[in-house]
Amino acid sequence: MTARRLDGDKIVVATHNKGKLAEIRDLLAPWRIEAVSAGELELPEPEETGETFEANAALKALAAATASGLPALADDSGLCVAALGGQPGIYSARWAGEDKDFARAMRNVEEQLGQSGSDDRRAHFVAALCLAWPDGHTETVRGEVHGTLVWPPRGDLGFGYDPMFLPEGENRTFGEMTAEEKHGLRPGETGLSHRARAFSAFAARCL
Ligand code: ITT
Repeated sequence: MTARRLDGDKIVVATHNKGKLAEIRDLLAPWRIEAVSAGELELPEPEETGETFEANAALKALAAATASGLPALADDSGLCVAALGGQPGIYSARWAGEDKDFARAMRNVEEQLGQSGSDDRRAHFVAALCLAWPDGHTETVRGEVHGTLVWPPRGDLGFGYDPMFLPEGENRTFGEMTAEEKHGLRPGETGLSHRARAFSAFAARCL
């Protein structure tokens, strides 16, 4: 089946996470698409009851598209740690608690790794992006970036778990990279991060 393309020039970015919003705005910028956020429109945050990144991305995108009457792009993402059976995965935001304390979430990952007795420090980030239209149609893509976890965390750029994630083939964590290095897309290139990779697939399909 052929994918549906975006025909207008305005979408809602269905996230309340400022770090993600900044990255998605950077990724959308070359496409000259006006992006209003769910936060700016004061849309309610739906409960993330899905069991996969894709299901949660679709649920958030559909809720925002229905409430706003505009196409809505949602991102559901997280860090999957090999030795922890893929945790925190879809629960990555919840590991930071109500107060969104990612220093604590990273410490928790490191402690669980210690308790696992494994010396396997491999992990990957996943991002599912879903564009939903008010009529209920959805297009969903996924991007991943693989790497290892470092301790202590390094760098204060990016957001979330970035300071403990060292992408394969790099010697700096995402927390030590500029936005351009983490997710920038140069013409003809696919960015490094899971979100940039998902966005490349999304652009090819829908833009
Ligand atoms: P929305 O649902 O409103 O978009 P959220 O923060 O709750 O915001 P998720 O449920 O998708 O979003 O949780 C994803 C979590 O995974 C996020 O809070 C980060 O902690 C982590 N994460 C995702 N992408 C990341 C990235 O690029 N760098 C670091 N951490 C990331």
